Amino acid sequence: MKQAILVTRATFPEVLEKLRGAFEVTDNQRDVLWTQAELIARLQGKTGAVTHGSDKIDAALLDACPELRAVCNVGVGYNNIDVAACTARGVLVTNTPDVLTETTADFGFALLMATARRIAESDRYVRARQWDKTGVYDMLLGADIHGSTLGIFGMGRIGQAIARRGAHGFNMRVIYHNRSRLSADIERECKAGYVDKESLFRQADHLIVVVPYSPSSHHAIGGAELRLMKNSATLINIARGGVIDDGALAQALLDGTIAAAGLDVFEGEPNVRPDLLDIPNVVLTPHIGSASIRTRQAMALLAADNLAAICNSTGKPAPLTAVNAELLQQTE
Ligand code: 8YV
Repeated sequence: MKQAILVTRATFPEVLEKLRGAFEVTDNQRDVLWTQAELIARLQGKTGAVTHGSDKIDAALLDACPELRAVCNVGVGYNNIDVAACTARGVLVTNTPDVLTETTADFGFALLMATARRIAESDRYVRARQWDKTGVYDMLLGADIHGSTLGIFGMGRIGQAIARRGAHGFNMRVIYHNRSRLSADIERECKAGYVDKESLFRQADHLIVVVPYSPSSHHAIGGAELRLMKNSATLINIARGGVIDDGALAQALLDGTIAAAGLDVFEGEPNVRPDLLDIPNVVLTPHIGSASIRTRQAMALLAADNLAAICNSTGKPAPLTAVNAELLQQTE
């Protein structure tokens, strides 16, 4: 008999078909945002789940779903999952690294350029039928990208891919801060120099945040850090809501502490602070960093393959990208 699994958000037909070949699938093709109680109700009796950043997988949910063996998250970040609670209950967790690196780096750059060159504001100006009424020659002036200093906060795979774009494509001086310094070889290849956190904030003309969310990165950027930045600086968040204190950021945009921000992720998303919605010099996107067709397909397929490798394995489970790989060693 096929095992029962849950796919929590809408997915590609070919991924669903593949899953249906191997499992009894409950899906959510209408992409309804379930409450926590609805998620738990649908997960009960399932041995596996393809989850997404919007699903909170915590100890209470795991206790209510004792059959669960695999949580296969579509996303490289997994701060929505209490991994320790999963490990304690023998539940394997997987994520989708690598397949989204270049697409997310492209997006980080797109958001940086849209923000620094005021593309969203310019679009609103044209749509408001203002162009033939007021001159724009000395309006909508932005900040240069080429030749400026690009700061990267969090230098994992995506941070490194952004550094390469900045250094090699736009002739930028690239500086970064990370928990640990990268090897000299990687620094050379990315043309990126390590600086302490304060210098990063002080020196960057454009600062991109790509650090994973954890309790230790909560509000890593608040009023104090924003005040270190140049008044002309651009701040981009493609990491997670909560790494930046959005309230402090809204204030910094209103009082001119920094020039502009581009935000793909928000504290409490999908709800966005109402004051941010009214500030012109902020570009807002709905968490679409990895959202190219090819990459989202690759992410969904990787999650499906991980699920099959855990739930359908006859011998030892062999997920491709396990987060709590220590569970695999325990069963050796
Ligand atoms: C996902 C992301 O789209 O990979 C991540 O960590 O934030 C995005 O690529 C998001 O997690 C939705 O599941």
